[in-house]
Parts: sequence; structure tokens; C-alpha cells
Amino acid sequence: MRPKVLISPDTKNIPEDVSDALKEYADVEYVRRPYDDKLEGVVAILVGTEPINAGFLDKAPDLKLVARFGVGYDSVDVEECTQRGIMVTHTPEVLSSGGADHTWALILGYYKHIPYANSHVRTRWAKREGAVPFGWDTEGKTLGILGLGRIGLEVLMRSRGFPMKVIYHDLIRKKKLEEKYGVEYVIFDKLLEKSDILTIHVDLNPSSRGIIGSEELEKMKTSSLIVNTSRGPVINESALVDALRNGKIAGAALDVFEKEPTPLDNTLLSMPNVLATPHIASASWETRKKMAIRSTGNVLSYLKGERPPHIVREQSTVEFPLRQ
Ligand code: 8YV
Repeated sequence: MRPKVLISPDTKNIPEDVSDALKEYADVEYVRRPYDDKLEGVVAILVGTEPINAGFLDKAPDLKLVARFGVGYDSVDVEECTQRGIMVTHTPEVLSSGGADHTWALILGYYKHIPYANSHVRTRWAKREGAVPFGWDTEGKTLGILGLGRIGLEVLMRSRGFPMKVIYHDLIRKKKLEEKYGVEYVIFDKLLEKSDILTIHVDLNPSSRGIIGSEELEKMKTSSLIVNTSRGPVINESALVDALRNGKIAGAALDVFEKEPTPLDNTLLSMPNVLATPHIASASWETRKKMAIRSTGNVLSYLKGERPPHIVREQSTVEFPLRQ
């Protein structure tokens, strides 16, 4: 029996000319969720952000590879996969540049009131009604980066075109980057205290969940902007609502939310000092194509009997039997 590869609808951006490469080795099927049926014969699945947990894995007795279409894999129970001898791959690097572009789009969009200004031109300007409020300049501001990994670094590189001071906090100090980009390492509390713009670039894991809560927001400048393009649950949303309401911080620019899609009645969406986008940091033609090629490439390696190149960190030393 030919092995089967499933492509989840969350990876809708995997074009057929990319997934076609798999057809030499397997039957490829674009599927719908939820996966109600037993997934017998399925050896690999390309997934978006749907949870891949024990319940899902029970339905797929032949599964050998979960290929995440994305860099974050908090939606996948890696430990459970490892116990069952299932490899997990992701798509690092290829979305760092596009993700950093989106972070800067949020920063500048917020600072210059772009969404409001756009609607003002279309509906009120010619009638001389109302006005767009003044925004802010980046000049003289301090940008704080929480997490100087691949995406944080791209955000840093772009910041060098702006007249700003940049500070960062990370679990691992990056002395070479400090020298190369003139970025200053600070402890977490100092990052909170000193940043005019605090941008978050950490993975979601048990220690980063809720890393920004009421205590942390309390330490930030009342004029500060918080930007999140990483994962919603790193910020405690109800603490953020309180902080924005009570002037503990000035604004938030968010691409990610605790629950996605975020409900229309999420208080954050009714606040004028919140700029929101629907988890689209990686949604550009170029980046999504690169993610498609990378995630499909991982599956292709497995099908060819090779170890996939982008196995997640937690499995880097785990030996998996290769396909014969
Ligand atoms: C994707 C992401 O939108 O890479 C990630 O971890 O969050 C985004 O790039 C998402 O994963 C789509 O599956």
C-alpha cells in the first residue's frame, strides 16, 4: 500500500506545484478538519496550528512525521510524539524576515495612526470633519526586544535604520550581536522599565506563558507601546486590558491573541489604543511560499528515507528509524 500524506486546511498556502513533489512517493490528500475518521496508512501530516495531541495521534496509528507549517510548534505535543516515535519538524528561518517586517508595520502603523488615517481620508477629510490625532516619532525612543532569536534579530537589524536606542533581554546573552549592532543587554525588569516600545519574540512554552502580566505591565512606562507578533498567551490579556484602561501603558499592537480567532467581543478590539491584525506576520506571498517549500521538504526527506532537516530542538538528539 502506498503511504499517505495529509495536508491540513490550515496550510492552505501550500501550492500544489510544491506538494506535487511528494506524489512520487505517496498519495497526497488535502483534508478537512476535524479528522473524524481513522487515519490509517497516513505516515506524515502537514499541519497548521490545530492541536496535535494524544487524542489526534490515537487516530493515526501509522504516523511517523508531524510537519508544522510554521516556526512555532506549541500546538504540537512533542513529548507525546517522541514517545510514539513520531518526528516533529517546523519551518525556522524562512519567516524571520517577513515576521520582522510585520512587527515594524505594527510599530509604525500604531505610531502614525495609519488605520485611522486611512479611514479618515476615505470618509471625512474632504468634508473637513474631525482630524487624525498626532502620532509619535521613533527618534530618541528606546526599543526593547524580548527574545533575541531569529525574528528578534531581524527586528533589531531593521531598527538600525531608525534613530533609536535598542536594548534586549534574552535567556542567553548574545555578546557578538551586542558588538555588531550596538544593542545593549539588560535584565528583564530593566527592559520593562526602559522600553518606549517593547516587542516580544519568544516561543510559547511553560516559562513564557503569561510572562507579561499585571506586575510586568506595572513596571512599564505609562507612555509605552507593547507589540506582540509571537504568541498571544505570552501576555495575560485581561491584565493587558486593565493596563490599557488604567493608563499603565499607552498602547498595544497585536498580531496574536490568547484565543484565535479572537472573539469579536474581546475588549481589546473596542479600545482605540489597540492596533490589531489577525495573526498574519508570516502571510506574504514570498514567506508563505518558502514555508511551503520548507515544510514539504521535511516530508520529502522522510519519504526518501532521510532524516528531515528541520526536526524540532527537543528531538535533536532522538534517533528515529529511517524509512526503508
Ligand atoms: C503561521 C506562525 O501563521 O510560524 C508560526 O509559528 O505562527 C505563523 O507563521 C501559522 O503557524 C500558520 O500555520
